[in-house]
Amino acid sequence: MTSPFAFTHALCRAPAPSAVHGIRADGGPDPDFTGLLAEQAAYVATLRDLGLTVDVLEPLDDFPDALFTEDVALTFPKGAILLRPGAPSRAGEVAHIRNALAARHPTLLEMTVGHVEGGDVLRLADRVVIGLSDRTDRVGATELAMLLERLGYRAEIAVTPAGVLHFKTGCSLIDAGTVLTVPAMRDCPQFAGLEVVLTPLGEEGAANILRVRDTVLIGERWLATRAMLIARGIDARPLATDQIARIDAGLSCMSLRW
Ligand code: CIR
Repeated sequence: MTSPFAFTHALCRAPAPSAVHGIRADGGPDPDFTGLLAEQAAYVATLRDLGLTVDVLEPLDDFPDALFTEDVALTFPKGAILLRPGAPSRAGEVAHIRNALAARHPTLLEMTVGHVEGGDVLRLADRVVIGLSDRTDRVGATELAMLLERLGYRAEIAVTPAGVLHFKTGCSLIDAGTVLTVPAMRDCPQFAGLEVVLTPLGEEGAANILRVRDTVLIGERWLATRAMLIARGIDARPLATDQIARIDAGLSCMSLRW
């Protein structure tokens, strides 16, 4: 498998005004729409600055969470796979991204049973990990593993701890051999062979970093985690995530990358 970070393209979606009603587990306050727009715009600008071609799709007011394009598909250099989100309010997003993916990928596969959201899929250098969660079930994960095999990728099924929205809410790669994880996921068997780095105390929310080429994007309020990354020689770039965090999202959620 090629580097899991050597992206050249990303596909995002502009937030619709309804995004302030996006799903959140804790029933907390709505995000501020202007702030959401600003966070998404800075994110897109950063990906472009890192050299990616970024297309931004039209907002979808009927789907408050549709700006989180990561959850409805998987994208690889060899092709893309349409997923089946487990959140009922998000299922309809898939139809709205189909044409955009078909136009950009030589092969477009599609799940037909069960549920998987892309936030539960962690791409490693040599395999893909699919985490079971409240949004991703075993039926869906098993079918997805078969579809991934058709694209030439080996998949393993893992378990996301209760209370963690998506597998990647709790872990992300710092580099091809190193995973940043919340303490609750430190013993995940799929991390065998990787160096496991824990989020500092009180910074569990920092685990959803996003590595793009040689840079790691990190939420700007996670100062201890950023200092740790910098100490490891990583080019860590802070981005504001306060508004998207109100609807349970982090940095990987806002794009599909390949
Ligand atoms: C949701 O609950 O579906 C959205 N409010 C947040 C999605 C976050 N996506 C991700 O972690 N990949």
